[in-house]
Amino acid sequence: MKKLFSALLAGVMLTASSIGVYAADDTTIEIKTAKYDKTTEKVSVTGVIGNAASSQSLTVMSTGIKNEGFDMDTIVYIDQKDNFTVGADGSFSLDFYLSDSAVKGNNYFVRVGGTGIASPEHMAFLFSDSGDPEPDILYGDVNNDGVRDVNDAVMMLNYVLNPASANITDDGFKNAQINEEAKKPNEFTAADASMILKKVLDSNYNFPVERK
Ligand SMILES: [Ca+2]
Repeated sequence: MKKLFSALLAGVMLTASSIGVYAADDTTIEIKTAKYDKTTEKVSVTGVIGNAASSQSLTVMSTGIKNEGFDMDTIVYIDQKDNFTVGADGSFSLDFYLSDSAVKGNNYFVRVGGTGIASPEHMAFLFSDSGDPEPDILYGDVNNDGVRDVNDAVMMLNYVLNPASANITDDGFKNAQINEEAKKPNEFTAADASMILKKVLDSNYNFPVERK
């Protein structure tokens, strides 16, 4: 039934366009979502096509972003998908794959056009090629156990007194960056331990890095 309707509709549109009632390009597209999944390296795009052709073809392009426009020097994907399946309500979803090695930068456009679509649409998506996201910083959580308490002040003081005795991890050192200027591990002093203790005793106290 749906096929018959589509066929009829195509026939009507063909007639209509041949007598010039409609503009030739009366197919619209709207991209609803564009997301990247780092684990599967898959970009998933969803949207809606109005007046989709019975045999809809879509062109898909992905580029970097430069000056808020397409960066044609970084085309990372381009393809044409023929006989594309569009839902009865015009909805569509398409996937393509981008690997870390193909991509530089974090923000990309995906642009979708196709048969009869006069105005292709594009949407930005976030591509992270920087590995795992940075863990959340909890300033003062030197032992990186997710809690800021007196043990963190003690660990920092132990570290200052005897660096070899306290095993502060890389994430612990990130949490220890409570001063405005980043410190190297050998630059921490008892004052850092003191500030952490102050914060533990008074949550209203702001580390230098938290003051604006
Ligand atoms: Ca802690």
